[in-house]
Amino acid sequence: MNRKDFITTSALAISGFYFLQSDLLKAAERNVNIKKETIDAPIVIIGSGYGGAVSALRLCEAGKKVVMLEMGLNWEKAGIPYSNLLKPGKSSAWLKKKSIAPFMNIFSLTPFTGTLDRLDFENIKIWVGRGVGGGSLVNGGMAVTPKKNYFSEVFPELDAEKFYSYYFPLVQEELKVNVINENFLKECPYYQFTRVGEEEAHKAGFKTIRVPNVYDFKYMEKEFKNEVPRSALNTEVIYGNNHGKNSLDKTYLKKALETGNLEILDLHHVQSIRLNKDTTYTLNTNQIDTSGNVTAEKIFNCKKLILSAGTMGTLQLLMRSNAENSLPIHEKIGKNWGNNGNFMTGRNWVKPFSGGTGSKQSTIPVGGIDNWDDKEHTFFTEIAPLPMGMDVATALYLLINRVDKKGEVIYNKTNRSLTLHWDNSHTAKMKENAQYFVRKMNKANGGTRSHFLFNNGFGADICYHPLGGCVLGESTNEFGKLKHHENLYVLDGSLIPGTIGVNPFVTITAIAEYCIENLIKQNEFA
Ligand code: FAE
Repeated sequence: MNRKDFITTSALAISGFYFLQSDLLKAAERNVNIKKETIDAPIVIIGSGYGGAVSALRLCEAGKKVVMLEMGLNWEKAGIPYSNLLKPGKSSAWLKKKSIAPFMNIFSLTPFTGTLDRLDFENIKIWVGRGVGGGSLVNGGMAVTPKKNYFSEVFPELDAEKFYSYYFPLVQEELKVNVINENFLKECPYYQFTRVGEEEAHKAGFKTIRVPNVYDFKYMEKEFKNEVPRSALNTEVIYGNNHGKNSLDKTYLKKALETGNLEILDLHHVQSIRLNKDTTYTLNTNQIDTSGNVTAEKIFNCKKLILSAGTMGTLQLLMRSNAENSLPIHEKIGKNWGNNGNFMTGRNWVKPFSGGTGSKQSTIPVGGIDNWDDKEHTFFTEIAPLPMGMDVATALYLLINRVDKKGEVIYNKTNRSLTLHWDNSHTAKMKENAQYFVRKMNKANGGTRSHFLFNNGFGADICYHPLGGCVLGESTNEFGKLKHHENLYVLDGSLIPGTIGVNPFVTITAIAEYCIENLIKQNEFA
């Protein structure tokens, strides 16, 4: 090394050391300000979506004290309004600098603990809800009961009769499912997209169905008459609805809180789980502020732990805790994962000279095309809204297909996150169905493949319904108790083996009702 190199290297080393020191000092300073706390709670539920909310209500009704940890914000308590699609704001993304809707992400944001998050994998993007109420805050509210024969095919071990006579009707009542009035639908200008969608489907020889929803259609009729503040008719949905939608905070969670036995701690992000020698669990949890900064590190010790962090959240917690804390997990964890056959597509030039799909659109879908009985092209598709504040003469569809080739979730120790084995081979048949559908619709009605919305007209990488990876009866017992564990349960979408043939929250809720009822009967929480 010559003198010049020596001086340069030494200077770099010294400045490196200085920066390292100052970083360490800053981290230490931050650490001093971070509160540390240890809390004992007999039963902890992680996540406040469908599985978590059902578990909380039934346990609280049985007189059990429950602590629920939710990484997202309690929006009702915070009193912050949700944003709409045309003006994204605080609620529109989980700590991102830009909006993360499936299209048109032209909006800059100040990072905030918003309701919608997007998890980006190599070949697929997965959208999830964050906040007290989980996915119910951001979803379209479509409350669809699966076809009985497909339910039996997916869950051969379950008593379908009992599900269709008891659990599905129970959850429809608890979730406040209702159906739009046909006259309102016929006349309301905000449903032109549905009327056109159905008319065109019939012309192309497809069968349509009315789709129930948890959005209160009586409220929507009042919105239309300007008697109440507008929500669905004001482009509110995937960033939260200020009115009208019966999300979980207004149904299951509200009832659970009314028992006085539930405590919900929002902005509490569980990092990892440790199994103790006495079969209790210790959870390392970060309390965060609305900018995502850690304000406290809390250790929760619990006897019983229910994972309801949603498919991806539950898998992340189990796999990370296995890698870092040697938490035992069953060999099938991560397997049998699917996108519920989600495949988006669209059509441009839909009735461009006769009103198109409408400049005003309700955000709440009420129509679907049911092609499930066609053995060659088996799919169901939602006639989806695309409220852009003007008529774009474009129809949007979210197809739900069978998932004959399942994917797998694995854990990457280097970047401490999940990797998904999922590629074009998993979606090939879905694409074939979408091509068949779009071609048939265009042939009968005119229109083109939607290059306006998607590269090449197809959104193979858009997933709203991640399911599986911790399948009921495979890595859990018949009621969601994890194999290799005495006191650990999974109750959420990860129990469903990657597919259910329709939008999934009614099934997730019904399976959670079935599991928790039986776990309570078996004195698991005594
Ligand atoms: P989920 O509702 O995702 O709740 C999990 C909760 O756990 C979330 O609140 C997370 O913030 C929280 N969490 C995760 N990790 C942690 C952690 N480490 N610490 C603390 N908290 C954590 O779970 N389904 C339908 O049936 N009909 C629809 O119309 C529909 N539309 C949709 C539209 C959009 C845009 C999206 C994204 C989804 C839609 N879905 C729809 C899917 C549906 O919302 C989803 O299947 C369920 O919400 C999943 O329920 P889980 O109980 O599994």
